[in-house]
Amino acid sequence: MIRYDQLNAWVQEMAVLCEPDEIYWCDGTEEEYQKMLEELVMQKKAIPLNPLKRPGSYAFFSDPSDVARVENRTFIASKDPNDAGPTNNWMDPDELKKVMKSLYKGSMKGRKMYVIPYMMGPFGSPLSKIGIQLTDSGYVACNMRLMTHMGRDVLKELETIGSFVPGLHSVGYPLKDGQIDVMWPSAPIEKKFIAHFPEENLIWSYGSGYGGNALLGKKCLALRIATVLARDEMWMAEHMLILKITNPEGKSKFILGAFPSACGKTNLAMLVPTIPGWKVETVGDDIAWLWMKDDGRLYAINPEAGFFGVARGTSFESNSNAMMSIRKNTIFTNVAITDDQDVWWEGIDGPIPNHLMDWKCEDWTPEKKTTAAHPNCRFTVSIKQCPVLADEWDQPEGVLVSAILVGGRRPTTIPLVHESLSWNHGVFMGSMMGSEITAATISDQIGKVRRDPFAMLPFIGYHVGDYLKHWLDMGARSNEALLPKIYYVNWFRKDDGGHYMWPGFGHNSRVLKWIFERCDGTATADLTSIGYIPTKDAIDIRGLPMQHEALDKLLEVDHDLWVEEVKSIRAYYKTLGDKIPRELYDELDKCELRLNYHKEQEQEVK
Ligand code: GTP
Ligand code: SPV
Ligand code: MN
Repeated sequence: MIRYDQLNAWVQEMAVLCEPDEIYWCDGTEEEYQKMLEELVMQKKAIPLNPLKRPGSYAFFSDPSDVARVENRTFIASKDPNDAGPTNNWMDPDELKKVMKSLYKGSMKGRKMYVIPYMMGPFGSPLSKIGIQLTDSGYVACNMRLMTHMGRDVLKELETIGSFVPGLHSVGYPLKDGQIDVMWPSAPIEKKFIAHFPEENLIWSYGSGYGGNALLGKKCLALRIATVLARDEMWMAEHMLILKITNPEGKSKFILGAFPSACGKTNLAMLVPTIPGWKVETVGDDIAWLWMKDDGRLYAINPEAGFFGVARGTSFESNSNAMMSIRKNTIFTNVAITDDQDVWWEGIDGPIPNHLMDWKCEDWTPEKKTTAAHPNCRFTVSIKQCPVLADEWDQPEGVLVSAILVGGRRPTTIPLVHESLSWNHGVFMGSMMGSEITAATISDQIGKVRRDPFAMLPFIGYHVGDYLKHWLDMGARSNEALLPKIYYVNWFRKDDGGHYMWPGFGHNSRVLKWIFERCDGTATADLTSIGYIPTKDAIDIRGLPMQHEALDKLLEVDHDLWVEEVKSIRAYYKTLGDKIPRELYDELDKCELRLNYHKEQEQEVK
């Protein structure tokens, strides 16, 4: 009973601080969800979409200053700055609490405080965690209903699990008596704080209503706080999709993939194979929690229960399963609206409409220079609407992991796929992964690699060096034969003309097939300086308008570029300080030796 007392005491204490007009405990029912949405429509914060085209669906438009995660306002407030490490913003926890308390003081005036009990992970799974989020945003409450297991059942489960992760969220826009609300209340950037107190398992978020800043179960709990718990309890919290792949004989495996934000996790998780007889089904599209069972093997669960996916670029051609998932009962944020009240974004199927309402709620015609939808426009939908949802998606015992993919956008150097030589070598591959900054973002940085270890750079709740050490420690608990192999994939290699050399999307199944068969020991590979590469003909390109020479180029290991790569990785490791594990320097040294040896051999031949 004490837990309920603790919960009530905390809710009361936060209510005294934030001074909401009303406290509302969410029960998680469908009726409640509909009521919350209706209220948002009445308040002119949402527009219902055409029930014939997009039944049960709503569109929201954010303030133009509140459109994505704010990494420079995200803090890891550990007592010792060295625990946050060189890749996180750090603030002293007492100091940060003082600053934030003064912001929270009366911040919910004129608003309702929703109390949201939610569960990350399937009911009954050893890793599942309960979170309680307090928020003054109805939009956030609705999104949490789609993204998590939320409601009364979770409070019951509290008796079994025994603890919860508290999360306080306010959009930071109190209303004075009689003040009319704005469509998307939020606070200016300098008042935004996404704060994590890892020693207390506590999350405080202020000033933003968007995505990972505000839906506290996702990046704050399931990644940043979870990474700290995972380190202490010997499990792993990762920014990974989970897919199930079945071969024509009906044999299935589960594969994980760590790619940075907007680098293709949702797409791969729902892929429609272009090779006959193969099937891919979805377990998760963004986050995986892994643990090792007594058999020495890794198992994974998806802590989430919905998708918060990038809408832009999503079409029946690129990701038909995502398009089918969002046919109904979906929340859209920052998309454009057609004249018949449906959604639209750049890259969706069909011709460009002559007239739209853009994400800023202004008239839009094709002559306009700006995009109609925001580049980070998103859909929120329950995972249950995914037409290729794997039966195992919420089984408490998790799924057995056969292979782990890592990858990002690399126009050069990194081949289409290469396989690790060992667990430690695989961890090395993950530690050095990154994405090339494209012309669309920061123009003076084009071509430069932003390293993003295991796609976790903005999501590790402690020191990156300790995080990489944890990966090595997890491997050391088992033996090589039982651990999944790690594969570095790169769908984004470009030719001299700047065109993608690999068709990607559904064709990525051809690479998955090779990986599947490697796990079974039936696919062939050549040993190179950087790892195992598919032998000629090992990747099935039947039916692709692609020559074998093009595939050779995609799989090429350019030794000169790799010598540069090794230098660049060494320089990167230096920036991370002295906690980078010695084992990773060993892998780097070995890779360099192999590259040099190969060069000498080549010169001898000449
Ligand atoms: P977050 O939700 O931000 O974590 O992103 P994500 O990793 O789930 O990325 P998502 O699948 O939404 O893809 C982002 C972008 O990458 C979209 O614009 C896709 O069209 C593009 N993309 C995905 N897969 C491929 C591919 O195989 N080839 C190419 N060229 N582009 C791809
Ligand atoms: C990401 O940025 O990796 C996302 C979107 O998945 S958000 O939930 O906003 O973090
Ligand atoms: Mn993500």
